[in-house]
Amino acid sequence: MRDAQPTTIYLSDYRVPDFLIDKTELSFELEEAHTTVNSRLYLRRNPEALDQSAPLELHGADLSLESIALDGRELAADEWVEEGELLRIASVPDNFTLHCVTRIYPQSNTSLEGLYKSSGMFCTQCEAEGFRKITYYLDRPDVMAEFYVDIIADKSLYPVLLSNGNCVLEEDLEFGRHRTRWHDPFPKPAYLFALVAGRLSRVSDRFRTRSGREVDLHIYVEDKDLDKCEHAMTSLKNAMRWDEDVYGREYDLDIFNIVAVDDFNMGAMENKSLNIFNTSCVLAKPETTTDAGFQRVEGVVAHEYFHNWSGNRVTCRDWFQLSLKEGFTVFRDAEFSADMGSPTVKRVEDVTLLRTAQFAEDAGPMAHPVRPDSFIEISNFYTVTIYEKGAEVVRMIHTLLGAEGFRRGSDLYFERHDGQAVTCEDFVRAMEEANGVDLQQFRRWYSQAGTPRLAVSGEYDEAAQTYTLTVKQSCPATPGQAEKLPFHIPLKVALLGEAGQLRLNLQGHKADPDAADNTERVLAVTEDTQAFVFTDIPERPVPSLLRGFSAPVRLHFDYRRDELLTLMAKDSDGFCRWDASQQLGLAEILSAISAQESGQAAVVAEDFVAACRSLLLDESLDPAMVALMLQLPSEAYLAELISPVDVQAIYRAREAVRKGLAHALRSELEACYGRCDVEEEYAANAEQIARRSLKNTALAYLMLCEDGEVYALARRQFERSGNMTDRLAALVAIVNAAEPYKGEALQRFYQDWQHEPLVINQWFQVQATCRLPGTLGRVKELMSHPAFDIGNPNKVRALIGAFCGQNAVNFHAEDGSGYAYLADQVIELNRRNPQIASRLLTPLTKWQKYLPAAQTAMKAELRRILAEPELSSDVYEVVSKSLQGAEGN
Ligand code: B3K
Ligand code: ZN
Repeated sequence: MRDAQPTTIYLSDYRVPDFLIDKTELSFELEEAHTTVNSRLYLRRNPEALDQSAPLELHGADLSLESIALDGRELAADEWVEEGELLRIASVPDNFTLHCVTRIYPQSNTSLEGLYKSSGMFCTQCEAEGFRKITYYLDRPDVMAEFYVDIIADKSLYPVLLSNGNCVLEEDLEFGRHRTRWHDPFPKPAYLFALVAGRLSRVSDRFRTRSGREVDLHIYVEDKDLDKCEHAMTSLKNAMRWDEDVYGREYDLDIFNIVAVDDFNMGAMENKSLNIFNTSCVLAKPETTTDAGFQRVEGVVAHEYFHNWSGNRVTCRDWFQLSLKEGFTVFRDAEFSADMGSPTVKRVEDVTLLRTAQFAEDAGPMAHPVRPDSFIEISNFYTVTIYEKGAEVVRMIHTLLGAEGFRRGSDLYFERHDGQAVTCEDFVRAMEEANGVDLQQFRRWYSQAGTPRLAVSGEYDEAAQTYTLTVKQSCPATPGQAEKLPFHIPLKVALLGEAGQLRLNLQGHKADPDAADNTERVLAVTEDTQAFVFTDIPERPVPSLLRGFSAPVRLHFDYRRDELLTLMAKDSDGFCRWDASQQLGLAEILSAISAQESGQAAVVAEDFVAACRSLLLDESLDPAMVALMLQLPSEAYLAELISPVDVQAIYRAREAVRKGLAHALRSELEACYGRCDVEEEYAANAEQIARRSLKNTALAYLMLCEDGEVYALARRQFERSGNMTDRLAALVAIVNAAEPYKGEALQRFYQDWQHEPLVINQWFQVQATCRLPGTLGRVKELMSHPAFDIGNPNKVRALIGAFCGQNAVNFHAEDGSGYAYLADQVIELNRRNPQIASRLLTPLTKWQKYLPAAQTAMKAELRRILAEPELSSDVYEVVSKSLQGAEGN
């Protein structure tokens, strides 16, 4: 294993590097048994280093060293020593070249980190610390070098040879081999290095930047996938234009390549000018890809492209600063997607992810600040906190400064730090200095973990015509942080009166200059308890709070039912409207749980049914919003709100409410389905996506009526749809119903799509997420299906990940079988692919939330994993941290 004795690394131990690398020359000889890497590093002592006589220490992992020479002289065996992941040379001059020849084995690299093979092609993944699996190096992001790369390989097997930057040489060699040479003029850290070699076809296009530079765009895929690149190409061009328009950022090289690979640990990677993508995040066509798939391609293509500035031109000083590039880039891609489609729908989707996965992480054993203080394995810190909460922190800065102020700040940040490796602090300082504001207290968002709670109450004084909002903030303890100081929370509010939003005069404050009509305002919540008094309020208002989800907090306000119904029907803020529907849905589910406990049948309240009915009948509403508002809070979100979590009771209650709604609204649902079921040529635009989303929400409800008529509807949709969104929605409906047709449907689907791995992954996922009993048995059978491959992360996620992470009612089966199954898979994957193993573990780590019997069973499985010999540092960190605080540990 890579790290037999995992050690903790602390941000407070950061030191500048002792050496710098000005130039890196690499030559790769790719062969079938192994690859030989020649590296020539032009090193010099860092004048800023504390110890000017420090030894040279290079990172290296799983390398076999063939030779090492300093300034042309081969080093004797006693002149260097290798200890763990470090190769140390005690005595070196101030300026020198180091020439290393290493042999590596990409063919047997199953970790998918470093250089490896995927479907016959060579590819790399170096972030965060994978470059050290390629050659000895200063594998840290604050060491930036200019790269020259030679790739030599058999020309018939690997006709395409790619690396970063510009291709400066192509030549044929003897014995059917060929060579390309690449030069990247922008100094970069090793984590942005990439190499690809394979038999690939490409789709090409051009983009003219606003200053007139012509950029060649290429998407490299297997020949069979050439018909699935158009959407990614359009998304790339849209992203390039958007970054010019919104941030004034232009692309900086003459070529931009995207390569699609099948075996990839995550979505994609922003290597300079050579982005490598998981096929699932680049390939799309209507027959094989759902609307969500199209949107994911658009978002990920944009995200990786945006990294060219937020990540590559300005990079991170160390990995504790990961959110500097990830949080900012997620914020950028979210704004882009909002501009390309429906802003409110995008916001609701992002908030949903944050309030389920991120809030859960923040409340669990792996909770960490947006800028962590320590880690054992950096791969474990590519988390929803770093990405999604990090993006919320950037969004709050945007809210506080306004669009123009934020742009001033980002301009200063990019100009001041171009070509540098910097910190979150540098980002905040640029925002402050460009705007003359003080964000001192705001910085706590970077250093304090945990989700703040806001308890808000409102009081109307009719005689004084004032309305007072009292806001109390608190933040629960998280590992290593018992006490928290108050955050600076931007709380966006409005007050709803009978005839619309009221004008806001906040006692002691001027009118908000950014608010066009002065009916919305951002309150600066900075103290433990604070009162905001609005004057000249002529009637008792309904407060609309946390508009647009202006801060990543849990907000509580004791709304009356009629107030929630008002917000749901009338609020001008889409997020608040939707959130009111969720609060009403939650109340229904809670009352269904109580009814079940006392042995009664759940009854859905008439006013809630009526509210849902008017949503279904109102054709003026955005169908996507109607679909979102009709969906009850998910089981995952309910598990964040109810404690302790009784998975089975929550599932039964939620189903009972859904069924109640389906029966009460059957005719409206049918009418709505009919209205949305239009025949048209597929387009992945907001309008069509909205319509399909409402249609399929209606279908899912109608299925709960459980009769031949609705089953026929699903069957017809399954058999007739030409697009994957509708076909898959029908399949999900059929598979989750007591429908005799399901075996046939699954078989037909498989037969139709067995040649398309990404579609077969969806087929695995539909079965893995089936709520009916017996699913675990089916999942186990599918693991022996010829289309399953435990070495492919997409398949692991589609089957094992989906069962354990998205099928609570089966994963948490009372006999503990789901937990044992997950532990078995983690143990199996621990050696093969530690990153995937560690990520799969997440559902087991949240044991504290569940009923005592479930806790005991989950902890037993965690202990079984911990007892395994040769645990990877990835799995070790997650298991050991999640058992901390458990009895017997
Ligand atoms: N930066 C990469 C993630 C790398 C993950 C390494 N374990 C993709 C992205 O966020 O754009
Ligand atoms: Zn990223």
